[in-house]
Amino acid sequence: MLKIAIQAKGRLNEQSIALLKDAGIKVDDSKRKLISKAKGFDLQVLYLRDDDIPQAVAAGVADIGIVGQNEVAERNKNVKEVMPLGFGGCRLSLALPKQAEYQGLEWFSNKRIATSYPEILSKYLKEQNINATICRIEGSVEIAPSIGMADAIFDIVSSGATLLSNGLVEVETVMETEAVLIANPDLDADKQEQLDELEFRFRSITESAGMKYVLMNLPTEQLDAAVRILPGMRSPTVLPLAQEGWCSIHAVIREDALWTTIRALKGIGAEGILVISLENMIK
Ligand code: PRT
Ligand code: ZN
Repeated sequence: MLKIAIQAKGRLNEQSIALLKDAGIKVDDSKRKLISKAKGFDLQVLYLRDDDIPQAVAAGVADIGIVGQNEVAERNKNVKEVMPLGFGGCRLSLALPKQAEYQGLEWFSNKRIATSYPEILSKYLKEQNINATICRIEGSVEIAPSIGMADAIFDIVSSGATLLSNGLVEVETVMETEAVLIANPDLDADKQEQLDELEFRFRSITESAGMKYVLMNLPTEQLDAAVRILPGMRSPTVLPLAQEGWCSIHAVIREDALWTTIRALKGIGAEGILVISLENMIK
């Protein structure tokens, strides 16, 4: 039976469970569970701290896992990154007190930088030829400069609100990260087959994210104009309507282009436009 490690609680927990659910796999979401058996797939779920997931997968305690790329990079264990999962997006950045005069990376020479990601930071500083002291702390990194523990911080930034409320400014982005599916590199054939099936399902889910399915009626004479507006997966599906001179068009549109596309389609006479959420897109 394949074993997957997911975060027990925290930012990736709910979305990991939701992704499995969309893939037809029901997982216990009780926050007190350590281990459970999924329904709908031969899968055992281990609920761990995210810091421990790369190690658990490398050691074969779990076969696969869902964790941030930042943890994978920091722990530097022998695991394979199978695919990005499209959630948990953030970045690891260097930030300093807003009153500091920052002109470039040289600023960090001989400074103290507080972080929970010493491995990623020391690799970066080495590459950039900067000699600084890394102060490893586990939580509340953002308060380190104000209590005199460090001159700067290296931490996860998402909206930037935490930096702002602590009087810090982001000066360098070192790494963009999101949740990834990782795997032990030496899975046996049965487990590899199960992983391939999971990857297939996850890809069809992540690829449909941000896409909409659109149906509309259109005067047939405007078909060429509509095809130019609608890029679709290949080209839109066109069906004749009972009413002479009209047809129905179906297409997949990127959500970010939805409203400009609809405006353009209305401009060439489209009517009865329906927009439907896509659950899966199997290529
Ligand atoms: O208990 P456990 O060890 O499992 O969890 P944890 O507390 O170590 O991690 P958790 O749950 O906070 O985050 C899990 C993963 O989510 C991280 O490893 C990242 O890959 C991802 N992620 C995405 C984030 C954020 N966004 C995020 N905003 N992780 C942390 N933050 C924190 C950040 O540390 C900072 O304090 O949010 C704050 C910044 O947010 P903004 O929006 O104010 O910039
Ligand atoms: Zn953690």
